[in-house]
Amino acid sequence: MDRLYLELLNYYHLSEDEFLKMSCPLDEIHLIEPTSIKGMNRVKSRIFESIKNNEKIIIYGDYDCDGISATSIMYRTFQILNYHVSYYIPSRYLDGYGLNVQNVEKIALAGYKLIICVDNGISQHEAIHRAKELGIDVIVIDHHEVPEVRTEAYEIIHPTVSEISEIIGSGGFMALYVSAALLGSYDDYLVTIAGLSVISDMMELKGQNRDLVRLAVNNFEKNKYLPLRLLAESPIISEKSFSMEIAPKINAIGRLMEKNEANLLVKYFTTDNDQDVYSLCDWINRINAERKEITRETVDNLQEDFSSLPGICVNIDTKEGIIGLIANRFLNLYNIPSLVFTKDVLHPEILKGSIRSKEGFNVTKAFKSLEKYLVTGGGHSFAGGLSIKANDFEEFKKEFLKLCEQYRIEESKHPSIDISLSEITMSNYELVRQFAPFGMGFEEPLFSIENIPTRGLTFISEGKHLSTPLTIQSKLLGFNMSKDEIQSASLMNVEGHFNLSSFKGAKTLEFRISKYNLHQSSAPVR
Ligand SMILES: [Mn+2]
Repeated sequence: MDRLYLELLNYYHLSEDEFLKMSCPLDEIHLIEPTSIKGMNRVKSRIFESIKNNEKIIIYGDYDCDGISATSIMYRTFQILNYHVSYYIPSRYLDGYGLNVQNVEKIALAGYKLIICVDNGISQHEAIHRAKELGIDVIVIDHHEVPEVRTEAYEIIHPTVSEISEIIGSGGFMALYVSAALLGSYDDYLVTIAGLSVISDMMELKGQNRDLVRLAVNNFEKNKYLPLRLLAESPIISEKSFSMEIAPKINAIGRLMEKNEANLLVKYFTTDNDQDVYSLCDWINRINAERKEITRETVDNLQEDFSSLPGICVNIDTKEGIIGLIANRFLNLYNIPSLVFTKDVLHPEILKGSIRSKEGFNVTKAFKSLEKYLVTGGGHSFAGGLSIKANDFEEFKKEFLKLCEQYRIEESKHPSIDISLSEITMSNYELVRQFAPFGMGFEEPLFSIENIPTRGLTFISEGKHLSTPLTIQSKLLGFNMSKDEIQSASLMNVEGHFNLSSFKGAKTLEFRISKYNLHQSSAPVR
């Protein structure tokens, strides 16, 4: 038995049987029969009744990649059924997240009889109540936490409500189940879009989610799917095409655009006019470049020196849609809990904030301690969103920094698999890929290589980055690893990942170094 294969099973705590089951041939994957999901038959009947009675239907989505995917999946489904419906992606800046009373009233005036909420709705009680008063039924297709108070929605399609443990979901995946119930089968293109939604919303890759992503990657490899193909940068298609290349670009629109521009993204995913797809793609790329530029500039322009602080808490003049990205950039630069506030456009007396952290500083717990300042707040262990009164900022900042002092980020030691330079081979890369897709709850395996002699290493960009060919097909790669520093020691230990890159059709296997340390003797320094 291959050593690395056994190491990988061990790394993921899998028995061989479990591994064989989760990496079964694609044609043995079965997405759940959608009508077995609680509420689905009622949803199906209500929608077909609407079609029969020629009622006006509107799909109400969300501005992030999951919400856009979910809306596109539903809209495309009606296109296939040959029934015209409308859709609306709210503006982060003008409407805020989720169905609201004002928009329900506009929808009623326009004569709609059915609202289908996707990737929102489970907590929008007031709006759904208003819809009911106005004689409109609301179907909720959502995956956000179910509140204690039950909604007055006509029916809910939701992972928790379904009571099927295999269903983890995303907004897009829940919409896909409804689509399959209406169409009588799963549409390959819509499966692919749903896969994108699961990855972009960072949902756990287990149960049906893992199966879906495997199918999605395979469909994407085999089909042209112009809107996806144009946004992917590398010709090597994997789950990374979704997470690193496509999703950030789709998300950029909702983050930056203040009006209703995100609606064009649904058109992008559902139009049959290639010319429109090409020109929308140019626009998406342009806004995404702007998003990167603004994020970088905002961070670079801050004069404050954070290097001696236990945490970052700043109030800056920027767009609400990118404060999370800025906080993330701070976290990566300084490795301390980072909280970025900006003024709420609709309520200038309120500051909206976004926080990013790591092991050691728990966001949920921090929010509990800071409860008396929070106007709103929610999140997970290492990321969250909140709002406070602008007047409270200085006091809040003091308290927040105290917490950062008390709970420092710990450099958690991730398990890694020891290999040697000679094991960086295409066949080992393929072995690792058999465990893919990687993502939430099932991260890419981390490898370590010890005691690499620094003498033979080569560098590029005037000695700024390490790039050493190992064979014609493989190389060792380390960004911001300067020649002077590395060659000041005789040996180096590294941690990193395998990555396949493609340049002008030629494929190169890279070992990308994510962490390193230098030492003089062969005693392991770790
Ligand atoms: Mn979502």
